[in-house]
Amino acid sequence: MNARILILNGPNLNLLGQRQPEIYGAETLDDVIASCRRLGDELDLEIEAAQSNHEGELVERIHAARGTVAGIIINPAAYSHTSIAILDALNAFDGKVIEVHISNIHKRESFRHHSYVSARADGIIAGCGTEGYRLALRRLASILS
Ligand code: CA2
Repeated sequence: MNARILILNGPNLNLLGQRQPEIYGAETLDDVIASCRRLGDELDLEIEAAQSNHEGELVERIHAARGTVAGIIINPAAYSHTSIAILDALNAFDGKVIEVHISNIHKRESFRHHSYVSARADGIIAGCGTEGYRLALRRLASILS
């Protein structure tokens, strides 16, 4: 059976491709997920995707992944820099976790330089644009095989 992967996106990422293309690129979130599904077919990974603007919903989605999903690709967006709740939820998840940031958070304002989620992540991709999601999927395919 194909391993299942959850791609989880945090607040405002539903606006991807609609504003600030100079920072976040031209692909919409739907484009990103569709391309990950195509890549998932090649890599024998089954893709689930969710986006929420609410911290508690992201926590619930991570809880629901326990025991059902082999790996999570998460872009917690602004909650990266604030949310111990998301870190705690990921710490209760047994599978692999790759953290993705579309922009290079280390080249931006200092408040973006620290991510709570990084303490749990098995890998971190930042500054590779929306391609970072596909890179994360390839990394998961490699470490889950
Ligand atoms: O670089 C990333 O992926 C971020 O996680 C994106 C977050 C930001 O708070 C993090 O510091 C870095 C912001 C997501 C907002 O997404 C938008 C996309 C298009 C238009 C407006 C916002």
